[in-house]
Amino acid sequence: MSFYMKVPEKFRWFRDAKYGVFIHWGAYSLFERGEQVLFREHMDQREYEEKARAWNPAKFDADEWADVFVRSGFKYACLTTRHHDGYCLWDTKTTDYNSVCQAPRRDFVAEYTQAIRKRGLKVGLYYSWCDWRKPEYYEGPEGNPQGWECVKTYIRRQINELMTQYGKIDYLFFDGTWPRYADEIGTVEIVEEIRKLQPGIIINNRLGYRGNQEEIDKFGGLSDEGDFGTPEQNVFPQDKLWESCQTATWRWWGYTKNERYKSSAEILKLLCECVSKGGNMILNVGPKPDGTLPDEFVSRSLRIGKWLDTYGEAVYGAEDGDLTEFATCGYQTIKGSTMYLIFNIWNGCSTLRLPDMASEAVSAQFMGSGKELPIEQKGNVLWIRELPKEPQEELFPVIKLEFKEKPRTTVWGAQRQWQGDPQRFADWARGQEK
Ligand code: FHN
Repeated sequence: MSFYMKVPEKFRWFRDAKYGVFIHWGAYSLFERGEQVLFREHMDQREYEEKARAWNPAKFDADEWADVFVRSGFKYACLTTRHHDGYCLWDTKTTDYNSVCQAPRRDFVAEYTQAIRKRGLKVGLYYSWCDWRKPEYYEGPEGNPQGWECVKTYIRRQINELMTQYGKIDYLFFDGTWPRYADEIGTVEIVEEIRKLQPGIIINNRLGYRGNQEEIDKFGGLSDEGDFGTPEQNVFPQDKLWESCQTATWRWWGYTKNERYKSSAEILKLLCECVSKGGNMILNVGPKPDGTLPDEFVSRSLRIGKWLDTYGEAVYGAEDGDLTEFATCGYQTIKGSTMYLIFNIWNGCSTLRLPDMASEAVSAQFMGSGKELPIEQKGNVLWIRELPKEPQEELFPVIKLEFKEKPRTTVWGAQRQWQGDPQRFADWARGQEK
């Protein structure tokens, strides 16, 4: 049984949701040069702080955000409550550097959680362990024992506020542990406390356990910690729940003026790739300084939402379906005895040949139009015929294949190139396959 079916009941919503929205928003948006401008431009902390305290996003409307997210097909959302720059978007008693005490006089986390929950989306929060305004975080327990204890208390109090002041929180994305480790921060105890306060919450793997840097780079944290892996701007399948976090732009997570955006097709391809390999994708938006969503993001996410209205069945709740070499055309997902062929490329050929199909196909039809397509199967090869020269869908057409059982592949299909027993290549080269 794949890891898929071993997922604890309380996390099955996440497994089946497939598609979330990441929101990087804070005082840094004021500078319109990404979420890390304070550090990347080596700014003076006081100078930055003075501007941040005056930041007042008058046009922020959480209901407007939530409406766009629902129409875009997102099933959960995650808002940065405090990024590395230290500015807090909620009513915290740990510092006055927050959106209630400063110019906005608003609790943005409260407005966001209410609007998201009201529309039936799962509520997620992002929290950065590190805070660039806390030198003690970088001096650590050796460099500044007393100061380090104060930072630990600051972190624990802030997490407790987020877990107790805003109702049911479904998802928590920790970030920014470097250079500290879980044993220093007390991550295990903090996570235990979180799970007591929010029993159903799913927590990511950026918890600072001491592990090899290569694994941390690849999986966004240690693949054996937390409830889900977090490959960043990458797609790294793993034998546990995982979610690829992706910017909609070329680079930064926070709003960046004149940033280039990935196209709707590039974003949808990433989502289909993640689902075909057994994971989720969370797509990031950096709202503007005034609190509105960039038009470039809204147009793309609504276009993908429109595609999901028709073809979402091939994504939501679907399992990894990377069965047979459909790679030259697109991605495959599976649901019970159904396989979905999601075409990124429409080559215009009238027949599609699918090798290594060990299960017996029953029917094929275009999703959307429902048009039935003739099929023929000889042994492990399945042909789908009478395909039109032009694609039926501007983005990605989908063919729905029904089988007599949950579709399976052959050994050849399961072992990808550069894997498995080289002898099979030799037998194949001689035309003497068993
Ligand atoms: O440094 C952050 C970055 O600003 C952003 O928040 C991403 C999102 O996953 N996390 C860190 C970089 O890995």
